[in-house]
Amino acid sequence: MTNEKPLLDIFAKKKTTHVPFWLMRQAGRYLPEYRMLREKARSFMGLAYDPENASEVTLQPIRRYGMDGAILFSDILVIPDALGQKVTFEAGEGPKLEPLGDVKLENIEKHLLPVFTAIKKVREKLEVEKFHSTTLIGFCGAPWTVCAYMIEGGSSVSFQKATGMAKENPKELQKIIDVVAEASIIYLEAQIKAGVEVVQIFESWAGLLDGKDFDQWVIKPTKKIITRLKHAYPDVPVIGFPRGCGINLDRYIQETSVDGVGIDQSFDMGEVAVKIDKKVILQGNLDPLLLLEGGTKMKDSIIKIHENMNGRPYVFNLGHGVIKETPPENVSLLKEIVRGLKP
Ligand code: 1CP
Repeated sequence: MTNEKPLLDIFAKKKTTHVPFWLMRQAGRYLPEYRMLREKARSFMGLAYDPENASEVTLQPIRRYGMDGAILFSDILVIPDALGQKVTFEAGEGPKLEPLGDVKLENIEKHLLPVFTAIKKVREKLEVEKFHSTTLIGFCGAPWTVCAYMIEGGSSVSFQKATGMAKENPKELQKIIDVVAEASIIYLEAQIKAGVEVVQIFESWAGLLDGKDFDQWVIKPTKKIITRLKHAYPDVPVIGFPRGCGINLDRYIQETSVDGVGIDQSFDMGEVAVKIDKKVILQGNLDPLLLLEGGTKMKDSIIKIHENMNGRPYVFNLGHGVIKETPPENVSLLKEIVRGLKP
């Protein structure tokens, strides 16, 4: 029996009638209906903590394109915010985090209650609006990536304070990483209780580390989160997204025991498919720039990725998030092409 959710079926190793797809950052600024809600909301964090609006934004891309996965509208930076390091977004700028002081675990679940309410609302709306085949994806940032923002106080090209701390003050970094890992476990477990069916751990800044540092700050904390999650919820698939990890991909997969792995566009999916054990579900990896451009170049690339998979079940996605200037009609074309692929 299939459970009629292709994304879950892939992880359950069941046959699907089409290639399931969703897109990182599918809910966001490229959609006019998102920009409208965003303008009305006082702040980005206010939108993320408003269960009705957050559930609406989650549904927006599903109503247009009927993806197989709906990713909860929230942000990885709600964790520092819940730990007591306030996060704000100024219009047109990246995140700003107040200086890092003492972080406290005790308020996590209470602070994030609106997120769990949003999850319940999304599940209800998916049912009411008859998106019975759409799977709800929850997420968090991986500890290294979240700590990089916490230490830096915002975004950065090179995150020198964070990588500097890894080299010069590993004891201090370990303390922060451990708190964030613990918070992430609490957060993901509560998301699952509220109704998410798959979780993705975004390690957007995996590419800043290598060698022993990659083991210590990327692999170890991620492995800890997954081990604890699997203990409580063995059947909920976990996808890791170690963006820019390069040659560390193999080790990341083997040592963290992820069920699936998001592959960024720097990889050739054909080479990855040959190297990586078939029991791991690959997800990826169209270059977001090709979605921005659309047309035949995008079409050819989608078909190339599919041919590279050579009959192996996978989840179609981008190699990173949808770029905000992307014309929504390019996503329609992507959907049409992906729906035409033979699994
Ligand atoms: O004002 C706005 O509307 C801000 C744009 C925006 C959006 C739409 C931000 C600020 N966050 C989000 C939503 C979001 N962020 C989602 C849910 C929606 C979806 O995916 O459809 C998710 C999963 C994230 C995850 C996230 N936030 C990551 C990991 C994925 C990635 O892109 O690498 C990271 C690094 C962040 C931090 C963040 N939040 C927002 C911005 C602009 C950033 C990046 C800052 C930077 O460039 O370093």
